[in-house]
Amino acid sequence: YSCPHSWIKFSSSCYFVSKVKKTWSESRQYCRQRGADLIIINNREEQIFSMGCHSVWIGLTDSEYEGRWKWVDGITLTTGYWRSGEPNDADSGEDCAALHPDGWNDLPCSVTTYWVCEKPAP
Ligand code: 2F8
Ligand code: CA
Repeated sequence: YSCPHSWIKFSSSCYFVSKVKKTWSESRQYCRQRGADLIIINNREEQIFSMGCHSVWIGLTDSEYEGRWKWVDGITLTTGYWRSGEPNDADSGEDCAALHPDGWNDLPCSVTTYWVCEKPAP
């Protein structure tokens, strides 16, 4: 027994890559309903793994306090893989992070894009 059908096993986690687009909150809700959460990128391997994806929501937001980026598990961001010039809080309203093939970008949380869920492998 490994990861659920249509989830991918990598290292010690199971990952789900969406085929449709949702807002950051809706994406997170989708993950949580399945015992997972949006992906938390802890190391370079996980960053490289998820770079094959198009633009995807990751479990990172600064909606509590502008400029203080926190993972969905409550841990403050240490190592980030931001695209150069990001995060820029464009139009003073970009509090959710998305991963693009060339790095992370902050986007308005209300934008819809793809997402990646992560949960521990059984
Ligand atoms: O690359 C700079 C800038 O590009 C867009 O704004 C023009 C992005 N916004 C959206 O895609 C909604 C910004 O997040 C990005 O910083
Ligand atoms: Ca931005």
